[in-house]
Amino acid sequence: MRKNIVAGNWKMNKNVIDAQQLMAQLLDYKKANATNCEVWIAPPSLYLMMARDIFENNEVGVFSQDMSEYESGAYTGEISADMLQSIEADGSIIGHSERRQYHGETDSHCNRKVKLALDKGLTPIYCNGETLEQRKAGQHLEVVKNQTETALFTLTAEEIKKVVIAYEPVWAIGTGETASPEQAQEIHAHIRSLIAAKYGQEVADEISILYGGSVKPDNAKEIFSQPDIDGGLIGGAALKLEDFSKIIEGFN
Ligand code: G2H
Repeated sequence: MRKNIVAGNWKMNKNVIDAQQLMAQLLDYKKANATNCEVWIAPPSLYLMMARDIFENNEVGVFSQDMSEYESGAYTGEISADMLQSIEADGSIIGHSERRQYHGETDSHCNRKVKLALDKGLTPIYCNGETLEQRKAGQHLEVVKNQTETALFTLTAEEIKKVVIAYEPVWAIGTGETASPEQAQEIHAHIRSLIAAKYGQEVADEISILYGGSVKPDNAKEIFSQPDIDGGLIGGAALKLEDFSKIIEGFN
């Protein structure tokens, strides 16, 4: 059975005091409530060690928002898979659309990052999704196919099983626009069928595919109820426990 996951991507938000406060609130929440999904957070890298200390018993998974495609060396500002492994982080988001948009990341970069993460025992949350223009032109299935193949299809079956995929249509990110549950389900089923065609149905059935893009307390339950949607990657609504916990409870 594949995992249900609610992951919070904090993006570039919160000073250290506010970050610590939200992590402490989340720990208390996790201790007091049994959840029907795994709960992960991706705070800014600066706070990853603090997060690992706070969630020392793995109550909440600790992820970076990005990692380098290189192993080590003269790459100013980057963090490596090895560094993440050394602080016992659980994994990294890879290929978020904001990395693609503002830092020129492509699926070839993602492919190298995913492999490096897996080599270090980290879980990659590989993100893909089409732009509004691509959707309007009816290219969304083809775009997501190309992205998935380029980023992931050099992996072995054993490797790809360890990847979590997040489908995030660019037009729904931080815009308040959400893909309808049916639109999201269509792409999730498409991604799963691509994996099944390449690696077999058993492998495809093991991979958690999350939806991301303006998931909120009032739409989470319906989105998560779709058969191929195994949770969410949550941005804005992960910044307050009140909202994030309601999204987690979308699995109750
Ligand atoms: C998509 C999502 C989290 P938001 O980027 O990755 O953000 O929920 O704010 O649309």
